[in-house]
Amino acid sequence: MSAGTTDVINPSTEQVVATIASASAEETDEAVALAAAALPAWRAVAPADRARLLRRFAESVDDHLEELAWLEVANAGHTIANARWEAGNVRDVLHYYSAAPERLMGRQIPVEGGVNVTFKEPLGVVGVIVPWNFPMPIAGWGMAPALAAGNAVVLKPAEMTPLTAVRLGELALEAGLPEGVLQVVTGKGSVVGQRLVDSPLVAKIVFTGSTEVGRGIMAGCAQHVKRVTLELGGKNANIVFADADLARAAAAAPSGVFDNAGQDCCARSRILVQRSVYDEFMTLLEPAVTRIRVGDPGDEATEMGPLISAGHHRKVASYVPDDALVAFRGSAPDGPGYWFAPTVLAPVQTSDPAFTDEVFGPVVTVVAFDDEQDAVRIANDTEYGLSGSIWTRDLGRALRTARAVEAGNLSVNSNSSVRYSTPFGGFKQSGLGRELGPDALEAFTETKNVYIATED
Ligand code: TAP
Repeated sequence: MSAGTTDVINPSTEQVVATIASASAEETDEAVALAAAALPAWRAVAPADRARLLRRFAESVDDHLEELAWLEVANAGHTIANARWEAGNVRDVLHYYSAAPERLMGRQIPVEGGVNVTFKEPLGVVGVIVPWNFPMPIAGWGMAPALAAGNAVVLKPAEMTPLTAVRLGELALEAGLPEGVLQVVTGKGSVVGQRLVDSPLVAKIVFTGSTEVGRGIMAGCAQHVKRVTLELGGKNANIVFADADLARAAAAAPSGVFDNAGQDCCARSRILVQRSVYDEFMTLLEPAVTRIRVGDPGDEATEMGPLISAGHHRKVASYVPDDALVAFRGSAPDGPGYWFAPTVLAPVQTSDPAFTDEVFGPVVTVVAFDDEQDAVRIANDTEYGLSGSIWTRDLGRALRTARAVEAGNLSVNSNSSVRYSTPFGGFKQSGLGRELGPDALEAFTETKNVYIATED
């Protein structure tokens, strides 16, 4: 029996854009059973044919790129430029992993008395639980390598942002993926997501979202020793040394934290500036922040859209109380929509919740540091460890700092964290396991060792 329906809200207008089914635990079980039934035939598809199906799926996403992008503008308030990139990322990730079925190679290991070979076996049914901040890319990062390795996928989008996932599921079927191999089940995390975690027929959970829910998922997976990949929060440091190209570092800092309205686990929400250039950096940062265009995400010139929901707006606003030390602020539209102006808090104490918590909104904190050691100490003084940036012209310092910061994805003289061909994931409480790049396939296969005696 269905658990009812959910209204999907456009966060720029507060209008209902669609009403979507909320699946029940029983319906989730049915999807898992269908996936399990589809598995034997899917893993038996010849590698070149599985590769061809994934390429067709990628091409179908490309053919529908505009449609998908505009759905995301309406559902998540993403700027149209970002939404196009996100749909393109799904296409690229599918293309990248379409090369995998024919390259999923084991090893032949010399042994006495016979031949020893290893196989990369699929895990089975994989549950992919997706958050609302990047509905398309995060769906793609889970489903593409899972399918390439011969698994069946049940994908649960966030309740607030299901529209692109539902469309991707339709495109997969149109591209020829067999029924049951990729299913999109919409509904609540506490119902559909929890059922995927609890179901003994699901071999692995890929979860992206809050650290708090991630902890519960890890504990739930332990009941069945279920495999789990977690991509959780971040409180990432953007470290600017005195010898950096300050103009470049300051010009890049706003998009490093305010992109997607700061709703990004890789947002550089702690800017650490060497004390000797702190004032100069702030002078350069101010115009870069105040000129950000916040508004209608469908306008090609817009750089930042709204927050996802009224509830999330309340959470973000709680980090900027009336007595907050606001150094400067951008602007945001009035009227309907969950708008929040880009906000720079400085100077803050390193104990300020805006400095320690994942705000997940367009709020950045700035603090000064004395030297390299001090910068690394402040950067690492967090339970998180997802990403970070280092701005310096000294290559030795760049590498020393990159090695010393406890995070999975560091960038030097750049704030870019994500490339589909390189591994992505967190240290400490930012997660477990790696997505993307060559590493992800390991997370969707088990190594099987087979020994064949050849002696009489
Ligand atoms: P979460 O509650 O963690 O939601 C993420 C996903 O998990 C959603 O699909 C959610 O479904 C599902 N879920 C929730 N409870 C579940 C359960 N018990 N079992 C299985 N799945 C479950 O995140 P949120 O509430 O949307 O956001 C809260 C905070 O998390 C944000 O403010 C931000 O700090 C952080 N966050 C981080 C990230 C990344 S990328 N690290 C992404 C989103 C949010 P429903 O949405 O349908 O409930």
